[in-house]
Amino acid sequence: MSTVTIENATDSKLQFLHDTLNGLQANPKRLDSKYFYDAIGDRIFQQIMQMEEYYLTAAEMEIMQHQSADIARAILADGSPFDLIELGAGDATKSIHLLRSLLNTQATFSYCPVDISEHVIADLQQNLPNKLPGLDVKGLNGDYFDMLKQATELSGRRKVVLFMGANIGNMTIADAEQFCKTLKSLLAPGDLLIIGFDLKKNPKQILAAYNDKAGITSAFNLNLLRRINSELDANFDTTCFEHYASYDPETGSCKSYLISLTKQQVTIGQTTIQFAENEYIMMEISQKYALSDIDRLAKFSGFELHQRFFDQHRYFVDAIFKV
Ligand code: AVJ
Repeated sequence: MSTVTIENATDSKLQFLHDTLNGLQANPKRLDSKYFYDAIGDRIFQQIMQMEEYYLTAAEMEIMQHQSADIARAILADGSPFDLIELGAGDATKSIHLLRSLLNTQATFSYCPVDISEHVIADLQQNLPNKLPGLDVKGLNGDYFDMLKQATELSGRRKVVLFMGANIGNMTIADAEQFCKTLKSLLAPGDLLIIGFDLKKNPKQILAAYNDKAGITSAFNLNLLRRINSELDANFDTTCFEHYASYDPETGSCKSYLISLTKQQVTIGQTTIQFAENEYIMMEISQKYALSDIDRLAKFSGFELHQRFFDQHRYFVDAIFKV
């Protein structure tokens, strides 16, 4: 057991090193936002979700609090038992409302949270049944597609896949199309995919969510450099980089960069990386969608757009795609 854990830790560290060197040796330089979420990054992201400017969390929370009975009804239109598979479950604070609504209907289902973080899964497995007595939790620790495949092999029940929190925004639209196509290939007729999208809106409001006054988003980005220092034996001086966020209302792409404030070099293990003054590292994309973009995504990936649930301001939508 401990050997397996050590091997996995080594594997993921090698992957982290590989992705980091690849990204910083590319032109233009980039890092992968999936590495934001170490223990400190998790904590900073919790702070982001509580920021005045970060409207996304409150908007999706409102949908879950006020419309989870309607979402449950949509799921139960087909009365057969099902597996509710949540990709990137986190602490399930939003999906808990939907789970409660589903339990109220006495539907037969298992809740299968999928997360790459082992401790997220252990936490949910431990704590959810206390909060929601009678809930059958089958945590799956691993990669989204591997775990979805495993879930389909474990039970022949119909599947309802949840992908909330605008996590799809961390993909380009082209990558989101491929992602949905792959999901579709793992699902069967009648199965559902529920995705949370952040919608295009006033550009100033979007930009403010990723460029907050208190500098929390800046700290979130710089934390990845600190993480690289501590885990990959590097020597970034985080005071020599500055966070820059941009939003393009035409494409709906919100992007975060770190700008090198000086000509400088950084070593990562044995490797030296040169930065020119004002050179950028592309850090994260947070893609915003028009309703027509969502229509197109559903069609392209072979789903039918079945139903949509909005918050009162129409900042956010949870959309049900049906196979
Ligand atoms: C967790 C991907 C939805 O893109 O809005 C928040 C991450 N980055 N502030 C987002 C994030 C900067 C967030 N997602």
